[in-house]
Amino acid sequence: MSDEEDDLILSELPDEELVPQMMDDLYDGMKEEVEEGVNILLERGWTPYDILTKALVEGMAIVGVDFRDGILFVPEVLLAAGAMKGGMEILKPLLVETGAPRLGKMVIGTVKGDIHDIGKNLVAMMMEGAGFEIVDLGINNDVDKYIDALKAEGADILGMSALLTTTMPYMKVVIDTLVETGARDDYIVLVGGAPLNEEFGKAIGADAYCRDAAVAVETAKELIMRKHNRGAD
Ligand code: B1M
Repeated sequence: MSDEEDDLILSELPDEELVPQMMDDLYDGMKEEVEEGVNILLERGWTPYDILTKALVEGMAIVGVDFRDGILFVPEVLLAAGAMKGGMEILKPLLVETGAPRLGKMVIGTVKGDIHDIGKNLVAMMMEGAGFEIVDLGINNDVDKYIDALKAEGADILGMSALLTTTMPYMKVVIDTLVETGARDDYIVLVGGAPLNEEFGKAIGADAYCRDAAVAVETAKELIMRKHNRGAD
């Protein structure tokens, strides 16, 4: 680290310099600095959602590009992920409402063979903030874990996340099993993750592909309302 960076006082930077600095700190895996930046932006009246999307998620996108291009490697990316999680932990209680009427229950998890969980955690957080009850199964979930949890929890929604082109086909295994056991129509199935798209969501028989956490919330609200209306018929 240069002397110049040593002397940097984050709280003295205007927003337009602080946000890029936070992205640099995220890139460098500097968890404490990222957390400090998040707290400063909160004090300045930024909404938790804006901090998430404009500082943390955008920062992680830069990490993703350099990881792809072989400039960053797994240990560095793990540090960046740790810094991102530090920032997300601060924002979580602010995104999660209390006492709001529950809109429905979602079981969510990353699929078998895949350990990426930042996006999934973000979706869980935002869904909880919007009034959904969340059962987070974590990473590396096989079909039995999803289906057992859906039944045990009496869930309305299944959310699956995959970040690898090699793990995304597993979502179809889960949906096919729901179909085979006659349980497919009991649940709204939402899927997401960087390598997916709308077409893939349709092809595997999901109810919707969600580009990001905000879309997941909107889609879940819309589909659960339709499900309740159908039930009232
Ligand atoms: Co990984 N990795 N990684 N990695 N990693 C990617 C995904 C990759 C695209 C990087 C690259 O090459 N550019 C690449 C995949 C290439 C491919 O499949 N075509 C890749 C690779 C190759 C690998 C390894 C194989 C590397 C290796 O070991 N050689 C390995 C695989 C391990 C495994 O899973 N078995 C690996 C490991 C890792 C780390 C452990 C180092 C770390 C993960 C740490 C963690 O998650 N705890 C990591 C990271 C951090 C990344 C990148 C850089 C960032 C992912 C992330 O957190 N993004 C990623 C590059 C990229 O995605 N551009 C990459 C931020 C997050 C907020 O976005 O997850 O997309 P995202 O979530 C969004 C939406 O997609 C959506 O909403 C979220 C919020 O808006 N969404 C959902 C996600 N899930 C949803 C579920 C829903 C709805 C919406 O359900 C309802």
